[in-house]
Amino acid sequence: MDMELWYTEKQTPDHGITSKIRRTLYHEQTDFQSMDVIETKTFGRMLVLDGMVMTTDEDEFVYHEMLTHVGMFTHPNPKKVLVVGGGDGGAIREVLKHPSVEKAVLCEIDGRVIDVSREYFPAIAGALSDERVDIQVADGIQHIEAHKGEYDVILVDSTEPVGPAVGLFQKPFYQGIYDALKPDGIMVAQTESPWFNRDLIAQVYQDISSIFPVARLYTASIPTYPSGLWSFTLGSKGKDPLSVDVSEIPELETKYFQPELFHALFKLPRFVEVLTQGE
Ligand code: AAT
Repeated sequence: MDMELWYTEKQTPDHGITSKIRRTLYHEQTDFQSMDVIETKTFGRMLVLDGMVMTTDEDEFVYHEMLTHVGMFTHPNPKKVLVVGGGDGGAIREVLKHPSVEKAVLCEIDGRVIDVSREYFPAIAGALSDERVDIQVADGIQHIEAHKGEYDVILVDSTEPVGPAVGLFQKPFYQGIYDALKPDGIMVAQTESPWFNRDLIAQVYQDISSIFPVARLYTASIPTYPSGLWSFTLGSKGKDPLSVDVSEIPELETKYFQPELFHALFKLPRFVEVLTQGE
């Protein structure tokens, strides 16, 4: 008999996503969260933390490329980069595609996410073995406090604002990032769904605009994340992404990002644009 197994995530109290699965490959309760690896028919392997999809084999490229390359190409010469969270290694893999990078620090609070990603998601986590990578198993908030003026680019690849990630969406953390960046530094944070997290996006945009001279919001399509439309918020101490000359963006091996998309990203759909205008 053909078994019908389905994974359902209740993304809001009233709406969810459901996907047919072949099997559960791994389950663990870590010190910080519950962690599952499941094999879906449509999106390949899926990493689930506390019942929420973090990444899948098939659509991870969108999130990791779009979290990384917009800020990295806005910075004139990113050498030292920090990823907060992101224990699967996908953002680090994209950071290392930039030849200027000398050091990429991963600060992930839950070491078990790193270990399990290495085992079950080698195409995502493989870059963690690169010699330019420095892995710190620690709270991103404390790491930021202890490293003032060190980084060219800081990427916040965090879980939803629950548990240890709550502080990663709050103003003191963004001020800490500002202080941890060099004078022309740039940050990009994943900032959830323009459908389901409107207040959060508006608040984070306001906080980042009040700290950084330049704030920009952009979106990308990520089918396994709530609503399928995702937002990213960029803060810059130096260059405005709108002033980047796209003809100077070198070709990288990417599947979603391309130089011609760069400026179009900041032309937001109106229902998203209002979130930058103090709704
Ligand atoms: N690369 C896509 C996967 C993630 S995972 C986000 C990671 O952030 C998790 O491994 C979690 O353990 C880590 N994390 C949470 N809080 C902290 C903290 N305070 N310091 C350091 N790391 C932390 C992101 C998914 C994006 C959204 C999914 N809808």
